[in-house]
Amino acid sequence: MLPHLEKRENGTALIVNDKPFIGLAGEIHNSSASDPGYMEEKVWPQVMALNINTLVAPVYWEMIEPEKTKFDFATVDYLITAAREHQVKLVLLWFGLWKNAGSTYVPEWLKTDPATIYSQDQTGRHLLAISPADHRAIGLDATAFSHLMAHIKQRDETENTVIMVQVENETGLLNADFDHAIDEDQALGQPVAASLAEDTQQSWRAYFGEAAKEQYMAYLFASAVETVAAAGKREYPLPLYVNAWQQKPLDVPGASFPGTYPTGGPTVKMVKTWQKVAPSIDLIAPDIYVPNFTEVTDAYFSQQNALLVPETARALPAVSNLIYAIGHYDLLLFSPFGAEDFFTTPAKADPQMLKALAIDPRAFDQGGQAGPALATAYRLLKGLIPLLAGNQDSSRLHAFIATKPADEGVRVRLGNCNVVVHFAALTGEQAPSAGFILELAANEFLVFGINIRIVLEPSSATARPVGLLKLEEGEMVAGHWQSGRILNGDEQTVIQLGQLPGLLKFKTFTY
Ligand code: N0T
Repeated sequence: MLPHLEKRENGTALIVNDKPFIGLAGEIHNSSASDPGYMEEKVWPQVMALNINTLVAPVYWEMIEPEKTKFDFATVDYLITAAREHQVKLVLLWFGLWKNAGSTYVPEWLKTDPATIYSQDQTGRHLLAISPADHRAIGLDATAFSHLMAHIKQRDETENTVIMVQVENETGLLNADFDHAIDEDQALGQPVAASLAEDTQQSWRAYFGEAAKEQYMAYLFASAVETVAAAGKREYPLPLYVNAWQQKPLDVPGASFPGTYPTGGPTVKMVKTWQKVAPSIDLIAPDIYVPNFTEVTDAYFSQQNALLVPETARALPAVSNLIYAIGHYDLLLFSPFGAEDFFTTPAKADPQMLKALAIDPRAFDQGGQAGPALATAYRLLKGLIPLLAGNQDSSRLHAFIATKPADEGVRVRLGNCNVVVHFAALTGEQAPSAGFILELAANEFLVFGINIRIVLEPSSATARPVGLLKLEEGEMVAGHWQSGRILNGDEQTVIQLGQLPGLLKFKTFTY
């Protein structure tokens, strides 16, 4: 069976080669996949050291269709072959009409075609972004994308190295809150699209009020993406998703209004519109560079019962966020951006980005520990996938994360006792405390986490004391626990996971 999504009661599973799968991934820099030599030398050794099971890599329209209707899939074929050699899966990103709210990856022949319609800001100045009302350009993108999907099918249908495809990249319009290539009064005065509101003759303005411009832009971008996605899906029906550049959280200083983030893109507020207008898109995914990670993931999960994080900052907090998200949601894929730089450049968030988001760099700048921490997390999580994938909603799994420095911990009720999880990150320079506990059998547990300390407590004031029957280091290999040190004596006084993610198994008893 092709990779596909399976709806569950409390989530969604991604089925790959007939088994639930979680993408422990990394996304490479934008230009890396244009050169196989560069990939061999600079990218693969670095990303494989992270213990990824999935690589997220772009496909560029300008490279696959350098001349109109003349296709060249060499870069795609290279990625598929190299991924197989490295025994990882691939998620491909279609850098087509829009990439970060711009049209930079559009082939020359279309960029320079006088018939191409560029978006305009309020003063009528052209933006380097093709208008989502340019139906001819959208049709050409759909044709190119359908060729790509047909090619992937021909190369990969029997192996399923490619498991998902992202359609465009961070769509929406920047530096304008409406595309003035379109007559605003005429557009917003017409009845709202039937796909968004049936049985109404109300205009966009009357129906959406203040939000009319953004809703209209979302409708245009989602319609365009639907045309492209549907054309690709007809050739090869892999799961398709879109990613979203987030609106800056309102409690950080500096304005956040449509156009300071790509307006019309699938942000939290526009998810419903995108779902209605773009049914060929299976998932809507947040790129999370903002500090309120769990707020964003909650907002996406609650609206679609599924979550993937295709981009996030290359910094220590990402590791804590991964651990929490994998224990709390049916997480399908997690993929920090700039994966080939985890070990080469100290993990710091991009200063430009922090400036644009008006975030204090100290909140992100976590030194160079992010590489080893992510690599350790991925190594240990790989073995846990058979236990976790598709089961993350289960009542046997308890996840926690410190979301503010003042968070001290949580208390979890487990079998015959209570467990007090102390959040033990000592300074803001360390990864925020996070973890999850998985109940394996009666009074037998796995704990996976970073910067936490666990204390057992009797289940009530009158209950018998509770102790550790056994505490082991180790890992899951092919579905079986492989024990390392047995911790007793001095090493057993606390259950503790430090600055690198760790996995422990413990058994409790009352005496
Ligand atoms: C991301 C990445 C890549 C002014 C940025 C993040 C990737 C794209 N965009 O390194 O370009 O292809 O999807 C946007 C983050 C918003 C912060 C404001 C920046």
